[in-house]
Amino acid sequence: SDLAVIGLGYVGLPLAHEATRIGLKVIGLDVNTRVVDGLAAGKSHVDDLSDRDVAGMLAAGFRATTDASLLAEARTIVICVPTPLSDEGGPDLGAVTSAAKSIAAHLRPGTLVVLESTTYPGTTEEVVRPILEESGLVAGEDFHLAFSPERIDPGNPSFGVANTPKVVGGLTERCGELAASFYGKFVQTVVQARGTREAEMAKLLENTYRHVNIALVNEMAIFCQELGVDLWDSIACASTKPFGFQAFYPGPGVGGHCIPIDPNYLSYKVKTLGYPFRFVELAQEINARMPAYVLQRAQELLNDAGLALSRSKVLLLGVTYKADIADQRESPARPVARKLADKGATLTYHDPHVAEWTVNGRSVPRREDLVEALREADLTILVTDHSEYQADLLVEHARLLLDTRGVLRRLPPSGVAAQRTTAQIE
Ligand code: SAJ
Repeated sequence: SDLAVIGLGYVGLPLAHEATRIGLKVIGLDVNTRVVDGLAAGKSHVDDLSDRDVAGMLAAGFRATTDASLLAEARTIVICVPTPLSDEGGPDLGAVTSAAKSIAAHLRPGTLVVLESTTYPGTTEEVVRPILEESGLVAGEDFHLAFSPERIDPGNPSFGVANTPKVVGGLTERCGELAASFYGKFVQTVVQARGTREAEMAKLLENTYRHVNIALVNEMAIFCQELGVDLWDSIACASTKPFGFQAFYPGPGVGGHCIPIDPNYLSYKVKTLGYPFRFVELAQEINARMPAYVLQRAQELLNDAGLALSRSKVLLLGVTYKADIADQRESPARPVARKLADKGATLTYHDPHVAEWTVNGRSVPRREDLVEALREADLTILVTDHSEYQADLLVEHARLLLDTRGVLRRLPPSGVAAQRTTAQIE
């Protein structure tokens, strides 16, 4: 086969799909038999791919398997396994090392191996390379080795594998060129980094940059409330600067399996070298403080209306980590709900993507009818701005609304927002 993809999740499967689409012979390897059987049955378990996409892959010869011996046939092998946060605060490289061991057992001369999993700089050369060389083959000579960060943005309708520029960094110049020409077959723009460490660092820089800048506006949101400044408006104004400013928006916290996680890999690594990484520590602290701020704003809103949180019905809108996807990892909704429940609020939730939801081990009643739920709640807190939660609908039916995502900010200034007791997390 032209390509073997190890790890068929939200990174590996779209990669396999794109390579298959342009005619490459692709094998998918995963340890999870449910994943493999589901794919064999033409079912997609990834938001960004439909069952039709998977059927198309199968028709074009894609095969999913748990049998690592098939790696022996692959000219290129790409590792797309998860690197969750370990207890020590760095990446848990268990899946990466076991994938590398599987490869080493079947590695043939001339094969290109690429690591895509997000990790600290040095992993490709200090961790993966030695395991692969247990095969007796020498990296950079008998086989080729590179790192190429994944840039999948789950649920993003405009950017996919083919049109998101791909950074590649080779162990040697030759490795880099081979990796660049491999990806160049199905990715429009390929960028060569100086080496594997630069490519590993590029990914962490991208996501730490996001993490820190979200924390910046989150911290500003808290004092803007006191200053009487509509921060959302200031962000819209600052966004008119055509160069050098990128808008980030305050929210109830930072979720997902990348932005709150990836910067830890960097601070973990540099800490072992004796360096603090204060930007990340500060960003983590500020972002983690946002659920408490949401609670404070909720209490203020209810008190202004003469209600006590402990005797109020609070509706949470949207419990996933970002709009219009089903993923709940690190979603701030749960810390927000925990704090409200601890204060005695009666919680219900609405989320078209989440069929059941538990907080502090107790199931939170799910509301089906949005308008009815809005009308019955003493306070509605919009935590995740799913497309269904249109501003005019919220303003018309919600009795009290705490909009933590600035959905109402998208109303024209003359919008109905002015007519109702609404409050933003500024
Ligand atoms: N968030 C804010 N304010 C913002 C932007 C995001 O509060 O201005 C929150 C979101 O609500 C969410 C979290 O931060 O809870 C992460 O948001 P995200 O848009 O970064 O979502 P991810 O983690 O799914 O995707 C990111 C990718 N996002 C974009 O580039 C838009 C990208 O950084 C990576 O491709 C991906 O993580 C990854 O795999 O690293």
